[in-house]
Amino acid sequence: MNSPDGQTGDEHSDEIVYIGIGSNLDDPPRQIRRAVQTLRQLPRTVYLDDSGLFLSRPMLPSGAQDGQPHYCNAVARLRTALDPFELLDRLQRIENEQGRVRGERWGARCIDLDILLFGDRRIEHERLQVPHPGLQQREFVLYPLHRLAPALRIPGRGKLGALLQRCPRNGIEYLGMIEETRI
Ligand code: A4P
Ligand code: MG
Repeated sequence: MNSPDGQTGDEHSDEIVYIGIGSNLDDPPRQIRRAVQTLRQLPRTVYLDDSGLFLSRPMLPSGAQDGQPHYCNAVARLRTALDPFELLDRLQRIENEQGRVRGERWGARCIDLDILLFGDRRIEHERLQVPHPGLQQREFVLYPLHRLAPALRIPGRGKLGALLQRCPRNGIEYLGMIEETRI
């Protein structure tokens, strides 16, 4: 595999990963375009494709007051020779560079990058849980993922199509391609 930085990866260690991208502050489509541009430049990684942009209602902690803006969400598919913790470090660096301020849990944010799936691995570590916890209840993860990879199986949780059928749409809307969509 040739990556954008010119290095040749070890094909046997390459994994397909799915990254959940979310934003509900400071021009979300622009934040997501910027994050995608940076993901395209990750070392030892090829950006394969993405779901396009979706508009979703904010999921809030139970009991929290409504009032957050709607989110833009997308899922990107990459092939990488980075290990999961190297990838997590890179994603957190992108969040920091885009000015993410970590406040309350599930608070509004200009960019959030989550590792949804890393090949068929299951990881239970204090810094990293894969598949991403709660994925099966989140329409803003399942609907974009299904657009990208309808036949996917989620390790430990079954077929994506079956999970999607049990997850109400909650008003989620497809907006268009990431590069072309303004709101
Ligand atoms: N971490 C553990 N596993 C992972 C993983 N698979 N990928 C750890 C990325 N990070 C992972 O994350 C907190 C810690 O989770 C990190 O330090 C990392 O080591 P964070 O991004 O700093 O905090 P957070 O995002 O506020 O917390 P959390 O629990 O990850 O929230 P979520 O699950 O990301 O949900 N509503 C809509 N409509 N759309 C959204 O995208 N997002 C959230 C945040 C809430 N409501 C939303 C949306
Ligand atoms: Mg997060």
